[in-house]
Amino acid sequence: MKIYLDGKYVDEADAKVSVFDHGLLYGDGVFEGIRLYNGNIFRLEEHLERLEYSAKAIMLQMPLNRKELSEVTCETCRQNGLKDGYIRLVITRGVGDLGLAPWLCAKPSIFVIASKISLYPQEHYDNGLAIVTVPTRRINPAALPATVKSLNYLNNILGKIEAKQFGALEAIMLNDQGYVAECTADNIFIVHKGAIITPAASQGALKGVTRGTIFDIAQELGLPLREADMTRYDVWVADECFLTGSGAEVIPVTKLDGRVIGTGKPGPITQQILASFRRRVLVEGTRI
Ligand code: PXG
Repeated sequence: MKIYLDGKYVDEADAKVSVFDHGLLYGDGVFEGIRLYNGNIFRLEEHLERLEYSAKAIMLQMPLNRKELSEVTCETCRQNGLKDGYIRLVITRGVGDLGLAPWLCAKPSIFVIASKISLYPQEHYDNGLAIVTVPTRRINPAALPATVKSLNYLNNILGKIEAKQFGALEAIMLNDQGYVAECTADNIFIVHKGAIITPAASQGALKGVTRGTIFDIAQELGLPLREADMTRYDVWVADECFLTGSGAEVIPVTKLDGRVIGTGKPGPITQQILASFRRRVLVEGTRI
């Protein structure tokens, strides 16, 4: 496997970063997780824009401009002969000393990995996923905005560990007011009386690229969609529930904390959305 690392395409074995890199020492950096479908990098521009905003939010100078980033991302896929897969684009603060001070890091480091991702098992797309609510709360956006896709994922990882301990593959994380924010690596949507509802970014949700695609699909299908405060009660009484993410794509949820959602089967609107999503991933984005 070839990895793009700071200007070169190197073998996986040579793709190494320093133990003094602040991405490792402090989680000081930003990243993107992007999907490649039949030679099409799905919504690459949207991912690169989010990456630029994440970098700006943490005052990290982007080492490459948009066009250069797009080119190295495509080239990493080409170098690996990849047509379908998962791309991880990472920018770290770079090598510094053992103090926090990011201004002592000489220059940011950038790498691109183009590989595979394992999705949730197919049976959950067919029958729905059973999720739980975990005790770990989402970090208050005033402390660290969820809109910043930073290398600090411990909050989500604690949620993921708790989900596993409760026997679930994904979990709802509430914000510190008790409202539903999102899941550990996915955004959440419910369908109620024909309307699609998702928590706003201000409630602690990442502005997911897949989430944004659902907004466009809802418009295409003529379905009302709104961002609103969401409680667990809203999920309990919803007709349908689904999660979205670059890894998960669109996956139905049929149980929360052992309670059955809707009919207990993937709902018709979820399936309609999934069908539109499947068409879009092949055409919306950048050909490698
Ligand atoms: N919320 C969080 C906290 C995420 O990490 C999403 C929502 C969905 O955003 P996108 O832009 O992907 O629709 C994410 C994305 C992984 C993996 O390695 C994680 C994500 C995406 C792809 C792979 O588990 N998280």
